[in-house]
Amino acid sequence: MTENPLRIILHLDMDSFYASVEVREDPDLRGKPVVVGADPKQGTGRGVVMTASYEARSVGIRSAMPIARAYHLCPGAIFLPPRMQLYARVSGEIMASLRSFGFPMEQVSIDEAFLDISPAGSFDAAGELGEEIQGAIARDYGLTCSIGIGPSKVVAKIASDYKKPGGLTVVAPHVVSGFLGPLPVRKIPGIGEKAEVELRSLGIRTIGELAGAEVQVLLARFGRGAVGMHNLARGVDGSEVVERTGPRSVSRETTFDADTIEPEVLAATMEELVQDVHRNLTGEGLRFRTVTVKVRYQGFVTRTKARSFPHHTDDLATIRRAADLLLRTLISDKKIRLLGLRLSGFETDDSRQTRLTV
Ligand code: TTP
Ligand code: MG
Repeated sequence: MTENPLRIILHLDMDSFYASVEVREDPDLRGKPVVVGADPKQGTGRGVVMTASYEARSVGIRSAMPIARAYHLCPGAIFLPPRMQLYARVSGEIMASLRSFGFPMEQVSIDEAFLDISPAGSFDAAGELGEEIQGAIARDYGLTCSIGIGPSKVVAKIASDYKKPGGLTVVAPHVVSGFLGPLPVRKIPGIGEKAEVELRSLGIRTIGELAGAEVQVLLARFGRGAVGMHNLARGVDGSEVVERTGPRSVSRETTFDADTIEPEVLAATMEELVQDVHRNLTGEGLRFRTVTVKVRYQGFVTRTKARSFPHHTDDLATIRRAADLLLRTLISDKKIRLLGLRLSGFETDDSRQTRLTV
């Protein structure tokens, strides 16, 4: 098999997206620690941080951290409730602007996208294009983004995260292994905490060590996912930039005012989530295949359980049955802090969903 030597992929990710939009809307916030998420209620709030400005990150505040912890780290920070419609509108404008550059494009989330910029012809020209895109977004939308450019999607994605905020990292083919090698395995998309711990038990901490590991050893530990993981560690990722419209998943979650194990409270809350995601699903004209339930217990340990159906559907009763069944397997004697429900595996993007499973 011959590899196309001119494959050049660009990954763009907006910097502290929701917080940056808030700062743009209210210039008085510039330079200050800004946290978007749940109400901290003077340190007693129970939700989580959605994102934080880089000033807030400098004191340790991070996405998904309990909002009360963020408050204790920086009581003087500006805490704002999310304005999802505003962020969705700004995202739509930025994505349209990116599309206007004329390259095949794949939006992956509200604030990130891949572009196949192979026609740029060289990595030098690709770097200049990256600067041009950053300039256009700053000029037209008053926002900064980070860009990574590489010979594959995985390298581009890791590169965009390398120098945030405002970074531009170009990784030409001959420097891929030198670039990836020293980075921790967690930088590979799909490698989470569990896989990281497993890999550490094999003495593997860096991407370079993973790339150099025996596939047989990885296969014994990880099964089928091992080959994909090993390839990604070597920067090998043949997946194409696929034009995709619409979301990849629809989800809702609720943090309880007080941790609970009451079956009636859990059932009623799950029913609200079921109704909510179903409304969203049918509103978007989507049909799903996978239902995932998330439970966060007292103490913040979080578990998810998923079930996939052989056919796509948008049936409310199917969601309800699957959600109830999955929830039952997650209930123990531990009190529950948060319940979440997600639908995914929509008709148009099945191949991607399965590919991402490491
Ligand atoms: P990210 O791109 O992961 O984060 P970010 O843009 O805030 O910061 P950066 O890329 O500079 O590291 O996510 C994009 C948006 O998605 C983020 O602004 C808020 C939202 N989000 C959540 O609501 N919860 C989360 O746990 C994460 C990670 C993001
Ligand atoms: Mg971002």
